[in-house]
Amino acid sequence: MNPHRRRFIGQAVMQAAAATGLSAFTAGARANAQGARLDARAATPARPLGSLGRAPCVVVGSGYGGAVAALRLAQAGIPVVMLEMGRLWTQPADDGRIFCKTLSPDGRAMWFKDRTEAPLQSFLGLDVINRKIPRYAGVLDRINFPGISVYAGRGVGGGSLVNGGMAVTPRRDYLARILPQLDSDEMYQRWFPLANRTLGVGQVDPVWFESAASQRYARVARDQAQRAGFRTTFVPSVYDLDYLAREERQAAPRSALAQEVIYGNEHGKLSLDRTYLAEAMGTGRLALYCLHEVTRIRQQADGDYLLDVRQIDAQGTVLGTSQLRCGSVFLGAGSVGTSSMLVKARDTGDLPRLPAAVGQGWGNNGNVMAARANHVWHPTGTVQCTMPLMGIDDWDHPTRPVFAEITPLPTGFENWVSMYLGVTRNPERASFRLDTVSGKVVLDWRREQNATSVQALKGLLDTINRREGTLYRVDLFGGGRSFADDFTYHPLGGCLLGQATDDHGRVTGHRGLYVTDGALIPGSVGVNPFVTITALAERNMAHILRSDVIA
Ligand code: FAE
Repeated sequence: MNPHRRRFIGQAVMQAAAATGLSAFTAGARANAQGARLDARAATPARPLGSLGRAPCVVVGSGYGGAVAALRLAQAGIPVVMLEMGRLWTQPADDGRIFCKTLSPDGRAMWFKDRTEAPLQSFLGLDVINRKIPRYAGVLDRINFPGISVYAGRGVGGGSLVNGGMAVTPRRDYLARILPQLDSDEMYQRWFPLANRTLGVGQVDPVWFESAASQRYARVARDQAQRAGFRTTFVPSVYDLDYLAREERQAAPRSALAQEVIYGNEHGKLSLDRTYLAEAMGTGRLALYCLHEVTRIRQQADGDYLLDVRQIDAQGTVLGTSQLRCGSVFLGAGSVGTSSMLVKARDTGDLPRLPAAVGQGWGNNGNVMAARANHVWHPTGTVQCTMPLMGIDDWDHPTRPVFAEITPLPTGFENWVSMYLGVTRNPERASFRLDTVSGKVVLDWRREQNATSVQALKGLLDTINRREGTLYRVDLFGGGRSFADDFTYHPLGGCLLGQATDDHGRVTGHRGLYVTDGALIPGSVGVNPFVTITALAERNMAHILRSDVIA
């Protein structure tokens, strides 16, 4: 069956499963057998996890790394059990919407919080951004460590549900520098093209960009960057750019043009549940258990792994705990999730032989955010596209390399703001460790470690401000700060390729245990990371499926 058909059937199964609140496993198998689109009635209950007995292979987490692993294993004929702690986000709630509206958030916005925790804290110094919300299994998490907060997606599709869709292939020279063990020719000729194709990455039409009202903010910031002598570049996207053009013409319901992004996009976004995971589901070999969180991982005397899994409902009530025995485990719980799970396993004695390198080498991809106030004769537009399509590429700067994505501030009224998320080359790294008092895994990153990133973005924006005669906005990030240096969207590392694992993600000394997500990447990739995470997972999975026995 061709991938489009498999994907179509997989999407239908996901919808059906969401409608009944059930796992899509049996429905997936049926879809394949019948070769027809399913409706909600066709989704039948999967067996509860506790009754599965032994599974040959489990994938933990359904973000980029997990989705690649699931698809390639399933295509190789291996039945896959996927455990995802978040919800399936394919079915509208009572208000007819899958996700909540950005400006009137409800529980769907955040993962068990009493109040939203958006990166912007205020506007004109007023506390008007964050709202009280009911605790619920919402789509965006903010994991608050003492020195930094890490944003992450929660649900089937992981970060793809909440991210800005910027699909950037890293520079060849920088990738070779951070991961020298990769074969560059193979990465750029085979794995990046495969990742881009399967993710559905699209290129911006420059003619459309010049005329679209929703791109005014990007054109304003681009022109200013160019006047200051900087190079700008279009950024590919996994948002459906034809759909975006229809939104612009008011010919389709608006999503990217209706302020939607960090709490989920109702339309337009090619999130993983519409690409990799839909295709995996279409094979009929994927058993997807959402709202199932892996809390512990151990190894049996015969080499099998034993996972403790907690099942909750969307309100957070624990419905049960079960144990699952399996031959192989692919960890795709994200940089923080995978690293925390393994550090805990090592330091509590569950997997005592895990290497010291587990938990090391974490970085924030040099993330830092800032905004400038434009003159009144440079309005940025009342409708702004939430999917950034333009970046300032100053990565060749000899002392302070920056790739600054031009981000929107879609308030719905004119605000004259130009905002930027800087990806900088910050050499600082941090480690995860088990706090024996709380039993939680903590990250020892200190706020001061982001000083290099602040200086790099400041160098770029100072130049633009000088050229334009403009100033920073100090009313957006709390405390009168002009730089938001206390959070990251791009957690990377913690189980580095070639250090905590071999050169293909096999955890050292543990046959059948693999890392397949952003934890493999050493803290920095120079651009937004999901294309790299996907391509690296593709490369590793191809090798593993050629060489290892998964049974
Ligand atoms: P990730 O996508 O985080 O998936 C991990 C999954 O595992 C999640 O679904 C978790 O719920 C699940 N999980 C965790 N622990 C457990 C457990 N114990 N049991 C079961 N399930 C578990 O991992 N990147 C770009 O390249 N371009 C962008 O434009 C961009 N914008 C972003 C905007 C926002 C607001 C955020 C938060 C991130 C953004 N990123 C962007 C980063 C990107 O989404 C991120 O690098 C990838 O999602 C990481 O992929 P992983 O596979 O590592």
